[in-house]
Amino acid sequence: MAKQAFPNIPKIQYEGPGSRNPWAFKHYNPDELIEGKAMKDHLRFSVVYWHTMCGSGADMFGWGTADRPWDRIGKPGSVDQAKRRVPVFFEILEKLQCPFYAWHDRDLAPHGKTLRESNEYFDTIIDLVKQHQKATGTRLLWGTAQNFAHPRYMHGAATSCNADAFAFAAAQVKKAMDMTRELNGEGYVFWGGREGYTTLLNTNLKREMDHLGAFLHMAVDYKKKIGFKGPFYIEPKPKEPTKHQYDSDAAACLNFLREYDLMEHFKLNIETNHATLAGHTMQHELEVASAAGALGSIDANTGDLLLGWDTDQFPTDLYLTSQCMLTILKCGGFTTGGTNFDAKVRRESFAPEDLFHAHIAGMDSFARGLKIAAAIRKDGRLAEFVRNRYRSWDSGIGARIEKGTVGFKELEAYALDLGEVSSNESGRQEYLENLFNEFI
Ligand code: XLS
Ligand code: NI
Ligand code: NI
Repeated sequence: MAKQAFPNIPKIQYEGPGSRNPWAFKHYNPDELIEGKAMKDHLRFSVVYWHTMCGSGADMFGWGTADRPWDRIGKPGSVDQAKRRVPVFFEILEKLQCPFYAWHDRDLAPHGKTLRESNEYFDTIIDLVKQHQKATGTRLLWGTAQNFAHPRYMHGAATSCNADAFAFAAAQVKKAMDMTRELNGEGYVFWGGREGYTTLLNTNLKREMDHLGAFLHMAVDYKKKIGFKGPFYIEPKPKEPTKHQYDSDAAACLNFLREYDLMEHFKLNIETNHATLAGHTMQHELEVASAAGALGSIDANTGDLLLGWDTDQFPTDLYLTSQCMLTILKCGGFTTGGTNFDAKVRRESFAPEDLFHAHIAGMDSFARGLKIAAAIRKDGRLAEFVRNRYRSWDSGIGARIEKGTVGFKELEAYALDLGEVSSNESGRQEYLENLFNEFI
């Protein structure tokens, strides 16, 4: 067996809430049944390659701080470095008991001087990754193409004013789809990295949106061609890097998909920090996606309300995780999707073992959220309150409206005889917030 990168960190096991061992789960107990299903199958945890292996801790004011011993040798950005990262990543996955992971093409393997060279590098690393997937039994939650970092995408990829950039982006997505299929990936993500604008003065918005629609149709055609069965996901985000991204939130994405006749081919991958940037809560975004039957997967992180950008912090807020799991359980749980930690350690948390502390924290927080949500559902008072709140629709005039058997004329006649709407009841927000707290 190859030398371990973390010889002092054991496989993280469940020890229960009483444990004081930092290298143990206090709540994530993979095989424990919740609502008749194992926690690991509810949560389908996934680690991302980009933040975990490529995150340096650099920000716009300072260089990287991360201490990554396996990166110290050899040339930064080389294929050798990319190769050395692979076993380290799979050691992390295995020790965390994390069944899934996700990548961008260009964080797995470096950019080459040409597309041909980039593809060769990518093939080399995919071969290696495939061996590690096999050896460890871990699986790819989704793959995606990094169509935003390189200067060629300065004006966008599918929405660039430059058709050559569109073609290049298509070539990258084609290859990333091929490799996702090669690795038996569960799904494929489109996050519109630079699909938006910084000023409307230079932008033909309609033409750019049409191009994005055409791009996604080509992806659908290609998917059929190669027989890739997993779903496509769109990941909404309102801004950053551009001022206005076209996939700004769940509602905007759904509208876009309907307008371009793509609805049946896509679900959404909802990210917490992106919801915050859009001025929504995560639960709002999940409910909007779920109402459209399009809740596919989540990028589980959190933002900072005092910082206006995508801070990608690990999710540790139990209200947040409980609310997420409440909606996810309500809509029947993940099928191909999962809880993907699109999250990075803080710049100050530069030590290698912080990667473990961070993921353990995220996994335990989501495990608790799952247990809390299940307990709230078992208790039943919350659901019963909501059900009862709408009881005026179950019979009488409400039922007739829902059935579509009355129109404005009949409703006017009904209202004229009503006198006044005297049947309103309290929404009881504070009572319900306190009820929720009983379970935290
Ligand atoms: C960036 C996005 C990105 C996607 C994958 O903000 O979250 O990391 O998840 O391209
Ligand atoms: Ni994301
Ligand atoms: Ni993000």
